[in-house]
Formats: sequence, structure tokens, C-alpha cells
Amino acid sequence: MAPHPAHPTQDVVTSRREGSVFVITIDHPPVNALGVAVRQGLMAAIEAAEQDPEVQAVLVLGAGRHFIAGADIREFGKPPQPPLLTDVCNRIEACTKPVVAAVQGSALGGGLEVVLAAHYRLALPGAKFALPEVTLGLLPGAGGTQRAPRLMGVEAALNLMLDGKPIGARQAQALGLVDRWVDGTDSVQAGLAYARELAASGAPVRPTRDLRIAVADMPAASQALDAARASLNKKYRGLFSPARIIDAVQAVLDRPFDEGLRLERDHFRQCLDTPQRQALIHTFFAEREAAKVPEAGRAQPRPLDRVGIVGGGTMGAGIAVAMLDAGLPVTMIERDEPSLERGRANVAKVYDSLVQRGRLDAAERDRRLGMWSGATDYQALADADLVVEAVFEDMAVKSAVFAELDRACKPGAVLASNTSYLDIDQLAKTVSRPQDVIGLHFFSPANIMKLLEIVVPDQVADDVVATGFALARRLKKVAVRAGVCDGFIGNRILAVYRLAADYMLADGASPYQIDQAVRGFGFPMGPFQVADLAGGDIGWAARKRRAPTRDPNLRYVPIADRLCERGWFGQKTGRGWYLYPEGGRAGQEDPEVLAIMDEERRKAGVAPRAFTQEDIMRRYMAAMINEAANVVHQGIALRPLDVDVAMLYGFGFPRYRGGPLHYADHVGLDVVLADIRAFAAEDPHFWKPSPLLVELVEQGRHFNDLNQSKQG
Ligand code: 3H9
Repeated sequence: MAPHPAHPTQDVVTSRREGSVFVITIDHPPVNALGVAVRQGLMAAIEAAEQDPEVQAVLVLGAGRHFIAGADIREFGKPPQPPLLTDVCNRIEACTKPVVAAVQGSALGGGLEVVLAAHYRLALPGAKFALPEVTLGLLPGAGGTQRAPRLMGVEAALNLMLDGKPIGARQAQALGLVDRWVDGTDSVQAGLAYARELAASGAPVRPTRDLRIAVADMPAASQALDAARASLNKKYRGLFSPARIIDAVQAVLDRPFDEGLRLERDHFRQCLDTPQRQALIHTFFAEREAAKVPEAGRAQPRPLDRVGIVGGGTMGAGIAVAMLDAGLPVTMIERDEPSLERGRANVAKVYDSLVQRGRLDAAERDRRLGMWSGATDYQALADADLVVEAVFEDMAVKSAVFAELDRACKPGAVLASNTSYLDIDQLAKTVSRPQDVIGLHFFSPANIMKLLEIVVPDQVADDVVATGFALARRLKKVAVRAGVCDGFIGNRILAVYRLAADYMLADGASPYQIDQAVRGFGFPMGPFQVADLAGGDIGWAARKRRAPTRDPNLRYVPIADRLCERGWFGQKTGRGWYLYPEGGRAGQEDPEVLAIMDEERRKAGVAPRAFTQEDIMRRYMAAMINEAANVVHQGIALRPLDVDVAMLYGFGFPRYRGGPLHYADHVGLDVVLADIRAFAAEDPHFWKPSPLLVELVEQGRHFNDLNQSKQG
């Protein structure tokens, strides 16, 4: 049947009549977000459908890869413009003709709320459904908290809202979220067929608001709510919105629909006003913006099909697993057969543990391991597109590896070093093709940690940098561009706030107090727990290496050395800052450590003083922010957001605080600077205000003012 002339609506929402079916298509790239124009268009289209006497059913579709990815996140924090999404959803639900949502691609947040407000729901295999508002510090604010439990039950709806993770079409159907599953990829045809069928059978409208939780299901619903409340402190520690989600869902049991909607609206506004919402939305955009670097804007990535890894230790094996998981065949090089066998065993160990924990099936492990090959001759890397060197942190050792790579690798192969602090400019100069040399700094365990610092030496070609970012996408990692310096972005900042922690230790705080304060701020672990996990010997080696070049004016706290001299390297030796009886991973406070600290303070002539949790965090954060500002000031990070992303994904900085420089903006840069100046009165060598921080305070500006896009 020939399409009926289009009804005039906004461009982002088009509508046409196909016989008795009014087809509304949302076409608002890139993700069909529900900005004001889409909301207006949807409202007008439903109105038009209702007024057209020829129309018997309405079909809502999303054009492109997504159905609707939710509210337009960029509008949050700005004055709301009518119509509100909740009113649009109510209007859809109140339509007097049956409305069908046909979902192909993602129906997320407000997008799923549109689906919930429709009367009939159809999904194709590529459909994904989620209520991810919690990840942005919010709750579903367009009726989702009231409609989802009515359709799929309280427990499943709570899971969807509290996890924020997507479910597929089949699962959505099994849970009652969608009525029909149709094979294929053509949502228009599938949707039209369903809508015509409904029209032909005179199917009624089915407002979700009219559904009731069955009396028989009430006890299970209450139990699910209680269980969710009980998990708040553990699973959602520090977060504001999960408790509001639970309250809103409780209203489904206790209140009429309209009252529930009002409560949801009120809670949504409360969440919108929190610093957590601002921080989480900053994080959402920052992690995407971090990939927009000048080099990637100027050049296309090189092809990437085969990878080489030199070194099969913990790091090399972890990187190998990350590559294999992404479907990239790996050739590992080790110096001799026994080392190679150990390298293979290290890779296999990671997979075996996944199989044991039920995270991977044995056949899949074998398939991935089947893409691994090993050699002791660099010639095996002749066809590798990219090689990552992960050998001992020593310039002579790494240069020797690079000389071999220079000889064996094909022209155009990317030669990457996984060094954590060595000078990659210097390393690049040792080969005949410095334009191909880059730093790819993985964090341990490399197959799990999300952060990848892409370290950009002077002479590197743009397409090599672009390849680094493409690799990160393929590995599902978050990449941050870093300049060359000791420690790049993350470890350089870590070294400074660790020093601040050591100084507090020397002056009277205990490691347990500091760890507790840092966890209270939202980090998963405190710095002394991290040291015990990583192994105290690593920091000890770094301190020895830096000893000859250490600024003699800088205080040196030898307490960690005293532990290392006793062989107390942390979890792996059963004790470090904490005691780990019987190989346990949860540390216990150790009175002997406290005695060693007392002794060191006595020797240094320090009268211990008390630190409150607030004192601890002010110093810890001031040190972190100040060094982060230096890193931006010196161009090691392109923008403040790059530092935020590095600390969020590599160092456990709490997402809901948005990273150190977003946090600094929130606290007030003048407050941070005043703290640093006050601390400088005690120790002017350590506490030197960053010139960038001073400049921003003088100009009344914020770090966020420097967060403009850098794509070339
Ligand atoms: C909500 O719905 C609240 C409601 O309950 C009620 C309100 C009253 N808005 O990720 P990508 C941009 S809260 C604006 O690279 P992918 C993104 O910034 C919302 N922009 O692509 C990027 O821009 P650019 C709940 C958005 O294919 C571009 O689109 N929804 C939005 O890897 C491409 O994004 C969510 O939380 C948005 N909602 O992944 C979903 N979404 O090109 C958030 C994306 O300038 N979105 N952009 O850098 C996602 O999870 C992913 O973007 C998605 C696509 C899976 C959709």
C-alpha cells in the first residue's frame, strides 16, 4: 500500500500513515536521545495519530542503530523545557488507539520508559533494554519506576534499575517486559505486521498504569524491596540515587499510580540536584572525550590483526589475555624455552581461574588459548602488526628488546613499550623507526583494569597514536593520552599523594586510619592496602632507584623501608602494613607496625599529633589535585578531564566524585589553594602550589573551563 503523505512534525520525529497504521519514527542521530525537539515531535505525532480517523494503530520506531538511548543527557542541569518526558509518556499511554513500540537496538533509560508507556511491545534479536539512570546518579524519571514493576514484577524491575545493565530481547520477553519476539533486523516490517494484526483484531489499548501487582505476589515483592535496602550500604556505598529508586518502587505497592509518579518526580529532582549527578555525567562525557585527541583526528589507525608480546611475566601474560579476549592472535616471545613455558602457564592460569569460577566455559578457554603461540626467536614477530614489550623495567634491557624488534618486525609495525616510567623518547631514539614507537601503559591486572595510558613520544606518527586508541576500543579499555615524564599521568600523581600519606604517617596518623579515611571518601581501598596488594618490594625498588636523584630538601619517611627490610612485602609474604593470617586477603591491624612507626617518630624527634578523617582527606586530595594541575600545566595531560579519567579507571577514584579535578572544581579551587598554602607553612618544599591552580583562582575560573575538545 502506498504511504500516506507525511504529517508535519519536527524533523527529528517523522510520521506517515501506512494504511491503518500511523508510523512514528524517531531519527535523531547519533543515538535518538529524547531532547526537547524529539519530545515535542512525539507529542505532536501522537496527537495527529489520534485525530486521524483512518488510523487504527500507532507504531513507534527508532531509526538507525538505536531505538532511543534515553533522555538527552546534555539537557540535565539546564532549565527544563516542555513537554517533560514524563508527560510525553503519559500522553502515549493515554492514546485512545493501541500504540506499539518495535525495538531494534538500544532502548535505554527514557527510551525504555517510552516502550513501557506503549500498549504493546515487540523486540527484535538486536534489541537491548536497560534503565541505566543509576549510573548517572539518577532514577528513571518518566514513569519507569512505576511502570516497570507493574509489567515485570518488583524484583526484576529493581534489578534492572539498580544494576543499570542491559538485558537482551529474549530475556526481556521472558520477564514480561516485551510481548513478542520477532526474528530478523527489520523493525519496520515486524512492527507493521504486529500493528496491523492488532488493528485487525480490534485489540484494546492496554495502559500499563492500570496493571496491579497481584496480591499473591506482594510478599515476594516486599522481600525483594527489603533485600535491596539491605544491600544499599554494601553494593551502593556512598551513592544517593539507589535508595530513592527503592522508595519509588515501594510506592508501586503502597500508592495509586499518579501518586507514585509524583514521588518519582520529586526523587528525580532531588537526584538531579546532587553533586553526584554532576560528577557522573561529567564522567560519562569525559571518558568519551578522552578518546578525542589531535592525532586520532588527523590520521586513520593502521591495520591490526596480529599482536606480539615480549615477556611472559604477570604483565605480559595479562596483556596477552586482554588481546586474546578481544580476538587478537598473540605471539609471545621469551628468552628461552623454560621462560616461554612459564609465560604460557601464566596465561593459562588466568583462564583456568575464570573457568573454575564459572565465568568462562572450558571450550572457550581452549579456543582463546588456541590463538596463543610462543617463540624464542624474534623472527616469529615478522608479521605482527603491533608488538608490546613487557620486560623488566630497565632501559638497557628494553633497548636490547627494541633492537631485536627493529631487526625482525615488518615496516609499519607499531612498536610499543609497556613501561610505567621510563623515558620513551630515549627508547624511540634507539631504533631506526622512532615514528613507530609508542607507550602503551597497561595497569595490573592488565586483562581487567580499564585504563590504558597511551604515551606519545615526540617523534611518533599520528597513525600510530590513532592505532593505540583503536586498540583500546577493541580491548574495551578507556584510553588516555599522556605525554612523556616519570610516571606519565597516573603514577606520577600517585607518587605525590602517596608522599602526602607517608608524611601523615610520620607525623602521627596510622596506616589504618588513613586507609579508612580514603575508603570513606569512596575509594575501594586505601593506599596502604594497595601497597600490600601490589607488593611492598615494588615501591622499595622504586625508592632505591630514585634515591640518587631525590631532592635533598624533600622529607624522606623511612617507615616503609623498615617493613621491607624485615621482608614484609604485603599479602604475598603474609604481612606488610597489615597482617594476613593463613594467606587471607583481609588484613588485620598489626601492633608491631605501629611500634615500628613510634620508634621511627621518636628517632626523627617528631611529637605525634592527631589527624581527623577530614584532615587526612584534605591533605590527600590537596596533594592529588596539585600534582594533577601540574600534569595539565606541563601538557602531560591534554586537559583536566584526561586526568580525571586516568584516576577513575586506573586508581579507583570514586566515579560519583568525577575525578580529582572535577572534585576540585566542586570543592572550590580557592579552598584547595588555601589548604595547600596552609600546609606549605609546615613544609614548603613539598607543598608548592601549582602555577595552574594559582592562575585559575586568580582568574576565577575552573578546571572545567579547560576541558574543550582537542580532536584535530
Ligand atoms: C534518562 O533517560 C533519564 C530518564 O529516566 C528520564 C528523564 C526525565 N544523551 O557512547 P557512544 C552521545 S538518563 C546525549 O560513543 P556507542 C555520546 O556522548 C539517560 N548524548 O556510542 C556520543 O557523543 P559524541 C539514560 C548521548 O555506540 C554519541 O552519543 N541513557 C546520549 O558506543 C555516541 O555515543 C543512558 O545512560 C544521551 N543519552 O554507545 C545511555 N547517549 O559522538 C547513555 C549517547 O559527541 N548512552 N550520547 O562523543 C550509552 O550508553 C551509549 O552512548 C550507547 C551507544 C550504548 C547508547
